[in-house]
Amino acid sequence: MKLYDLEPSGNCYKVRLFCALAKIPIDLVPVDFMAGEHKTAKFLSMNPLGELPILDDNGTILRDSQAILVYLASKYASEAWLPKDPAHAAKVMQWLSTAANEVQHGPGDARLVDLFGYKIDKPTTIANSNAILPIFEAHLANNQWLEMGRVTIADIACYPYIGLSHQGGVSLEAYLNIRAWIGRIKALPNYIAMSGI
Ligand SMILES: N[C@@H](CCC(=O)N[C@@H](CS)C(=O)NCC(=O)O)C(=O)O
Repeated sequence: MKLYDLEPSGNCYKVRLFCALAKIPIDLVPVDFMAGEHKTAKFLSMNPLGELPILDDNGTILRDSQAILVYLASKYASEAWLPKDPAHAAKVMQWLSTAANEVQHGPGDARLVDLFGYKIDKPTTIANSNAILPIFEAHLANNQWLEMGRVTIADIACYPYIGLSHQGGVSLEAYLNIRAWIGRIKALPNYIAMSGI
């Protein structure tokens, strides 16, 4: 199973981290992002959005880190990571959507501006961060993990761009519960880091 990968990408890191934690063997295929390899015909045939990560599991080609987490958890990991019960599964999915939307467009995009020079309106990314981080903080005041009282793919999807907030000038200083949650994730068996986190 191949993961077309970019080391500094939090979206790629979600997948690398989950595979490490769930002990799913994966071959990392580094993509020359700076040269635009992800926009070549070969890559656009796998993901017309021209984005990474892309998973190739013996011909099953998937884009979007959240979708990839769902696939890997359902196919190769214990049900603990993604419950089958509809209400519990949907609770986890809520956070996957939050990862792709509010977290991406808050601390994720703030980092894209500061670290990689993306032309995204920085004040909007800060406002978005200031809107979503208190919601995590309040939720984590009463919960050790985002759902189920244990680590699930909800935590793995939301963690990278929150953990990398400082790289976009978003401080987690005031968010004690978020920082404690980050500490719990880092303490998981088989945890792997990425640069900056
Ligand atoms: N929703 C997608 C977003 C993927 C995404 O935006 N990937 C970035 C790297 S982190 C990318 O490839 N961007 C293309 C570009 O900037 O050219 C996911 O969660 O995987």
